[in-house]
Amino acid sequence: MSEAQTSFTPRVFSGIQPSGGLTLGNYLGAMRRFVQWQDRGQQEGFETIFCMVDLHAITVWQDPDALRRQTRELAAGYIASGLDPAKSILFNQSQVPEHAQLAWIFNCVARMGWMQRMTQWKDKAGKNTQNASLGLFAYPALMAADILIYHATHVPVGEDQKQHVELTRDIAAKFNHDYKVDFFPETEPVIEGAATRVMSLRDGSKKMSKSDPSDMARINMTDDADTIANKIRKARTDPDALPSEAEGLEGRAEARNLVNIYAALCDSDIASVLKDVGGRQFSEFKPMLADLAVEKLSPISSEMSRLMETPDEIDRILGLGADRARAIAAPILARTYEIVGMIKS
Ligand code: AQP
Repeated sequence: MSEAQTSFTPRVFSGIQPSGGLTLGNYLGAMRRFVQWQDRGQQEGFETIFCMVDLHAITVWQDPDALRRQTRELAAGYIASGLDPAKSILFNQSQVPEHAQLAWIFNCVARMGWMQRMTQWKDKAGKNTQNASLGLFAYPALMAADILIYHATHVPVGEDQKQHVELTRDIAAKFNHDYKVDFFPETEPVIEGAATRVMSLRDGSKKMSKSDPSDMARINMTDDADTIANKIRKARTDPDALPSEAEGLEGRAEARNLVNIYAALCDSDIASVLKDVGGRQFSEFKPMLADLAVEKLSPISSEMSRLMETPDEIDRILGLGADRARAIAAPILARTYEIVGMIKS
């Protein structure tokens, strides 16, 4: 594990928003890596904490019934992908009020200018910033609270979340500086592996996203084999054959994306994949990719469906996870309040 601040015990935290169905991007960029961290945590003796960040999801409109279903589906996705509630702490954010309580403190530490610079804010608020929710603007302060309420030192995320984890470091540093303490760690974003940025199947310059209006732009973890094959068949590409070396993908964003997905799914890298498939046309490569995707994703989606048949069991697991999370979060919040000068009678 790389060193953040040596005085802090290593602890891993990350989360995913239940803001829609899980995508292949979430799986490759986040969830699959969470499982690797869980296994490493078991071997090396550090805690791993994974959250369904429902408070983040409502920074844009969510239908309440859909939010409940998506939160349970995300929990099912976590477990079906290999996260084990006996090994990692799994819970939904709103059940641990310390996240929102610490976020308020951080709203008072973070600066407006910092938030305005966030690319996710600019992308999601678009031109009509006056109509965006205040929550969307303050999103990174809540994310900092999610991480720092556990004194998490390492946060595995996809490329798009790097800026937010860096802001978390700034908030921790400013808090420590303003209150003359060494209380919050400066957390490391951990961005590694072949698929830290999976792109849309329709536009190689856009991230694959659950909220993309086009369902054809993404592979959902709940898509069946035919749907996956159809989406890959229709994925945008160019007319040229695949190159034999990575340099040949320059300026070919869509081609690069499909090779990247293939490499990530078979735990390889772009160069090795191109050694095997260089020279082939997409008409040949796409079915290979579809078969691989179905082989890897089908067992997860079947397990998700099975778990979704017992929503009470999912709720029970999340409740137990929330109790364990609160046991860590409550003393950290209490100490934060003390540092800030809140009186406790
Ligand atoms: N396309 C992606 N490639 C690699 N990693 C990705 N992640 C998301 N999309 C990709 C990673 O998944 C984790 C959870 O992300 P999130 O759901 O909390 O928020 P997001 O990054 O905003 O994901 P979406 O799918 O784009 O959600 P919406 O559409 O609701 O905004 C993060 O670690 C993220 O990096």
